[in-house]
Amino acid sequence: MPAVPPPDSSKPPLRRIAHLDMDAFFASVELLRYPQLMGLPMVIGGGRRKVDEILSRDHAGLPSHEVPVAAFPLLRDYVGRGVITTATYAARQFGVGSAMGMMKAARLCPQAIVLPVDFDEVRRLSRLFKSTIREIAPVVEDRGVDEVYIDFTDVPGGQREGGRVLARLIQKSILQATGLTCSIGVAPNKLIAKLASEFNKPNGISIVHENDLESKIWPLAARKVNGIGPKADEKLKGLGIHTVGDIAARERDWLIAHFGKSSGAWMHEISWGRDNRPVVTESEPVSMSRETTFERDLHAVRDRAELGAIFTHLCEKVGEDLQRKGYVGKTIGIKLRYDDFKTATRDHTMSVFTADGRTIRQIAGQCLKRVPLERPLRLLGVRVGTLVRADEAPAPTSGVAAPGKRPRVDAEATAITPSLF
Ligand code: TTP
Ligand code: MG
Ligand code: MG
Repeated sequence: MPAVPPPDSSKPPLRRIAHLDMDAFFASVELLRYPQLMGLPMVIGGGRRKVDEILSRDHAGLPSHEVPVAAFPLLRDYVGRGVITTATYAARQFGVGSAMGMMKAARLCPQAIVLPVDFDEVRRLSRLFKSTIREIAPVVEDRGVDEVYIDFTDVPGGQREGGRVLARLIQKSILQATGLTCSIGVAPNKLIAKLASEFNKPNGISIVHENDLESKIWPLAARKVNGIGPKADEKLKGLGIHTVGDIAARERDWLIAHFGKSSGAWMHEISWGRDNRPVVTESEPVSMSRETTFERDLHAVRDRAELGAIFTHLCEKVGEDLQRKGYVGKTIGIKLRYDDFKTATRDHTMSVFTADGRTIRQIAGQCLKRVPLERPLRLLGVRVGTLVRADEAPAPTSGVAAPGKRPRVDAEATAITPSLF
């Protein structure tokens, strides 16, 4: 028997929670395509200019990474309204940043290159960096297009140097898989981790321990806390409270008297760095579908009205499912099972996303024209795939359909042909 006693297993390991956020995400995605712009001020925003078209017209045949820097459009030449979605760190030195009007940005940094966002590429890289993390640390909570929480607590090596070793490994793996950098904060809980991931941006790691509260968290502006919005911040300021430490200096009851029972109590908790929320994993659905097996076999011609009604109902239900769960999709598919139990599927991918039952019905109807309908049918199903969260879908100007609204559909899909049922 070993002389050394076993480690104290009665104590649970300290919670180590990471928040990871990609650096200048939309802009960095463009730098992968145009690495010649690395280090230059560049912003993403404005209307959807066909930059690729302009560049390929003037520099036809050149691979994207060889297009000369002088060929790119500049903010100083930008006409039109719109806001900046993000800026490279080189552009941020001029005071340019997210949500700033293009005109103001052009005054601050006229020499910045301006590019539109490529949502397809953003989504591809978003999925790729998240799956890279999940291979290393499985407990990952999706918090939007460029950020996640990761529970390091039980991951091998997750406690070493307060989480720094694992954070470094994740940064390195993401860089290898995507060519992109990110910043990570590791702390006892989500609240502090979220604040910490900003401490050393870009490409930084910061480790915060429980006893760093006073030195690292209390000096921060109250507005930095996820959950304290502009309105609450204004009210706090009116009461002479500017920092997280100012909140902590007030009595819990005083906060409750001014902000109500739940908000006041919450503010007290967060100001003392307390937050027990777990990291919640949920896998993203790949598709949503509805199908039905008929009580008796139905024939496309003889039972046309009945089939048509069932088909419409299925499409509406899938649309409702998508809307309820907050997704939109652009691949619409159908599934048929014949009386001999053979199955046929067809699908069509649109250029826009939708969660609208009528649009789904329309595209599914087109798919139906591409399957044999001589034999009686036992089952009919409708599926919507290539899903993204509705709030991560491209803005309406680029053709997205908000849930419940009818989108502009591509010509192919809207071609009017007589429907089968
Ligand atoms: P952020 O993570 O807030 O910003 P960022 O990744 O560009 O920069 P940072 O290094 O500071 O994290 O947002 C992620 C992406 O979301 C951003 O690249 C563009 C988009 N976005 C908008 O579309 N509108 C906005 O108002 C903000 C803040 C971001
Ligand atoms: Mg980011
Ligand atoms: Mg972010």
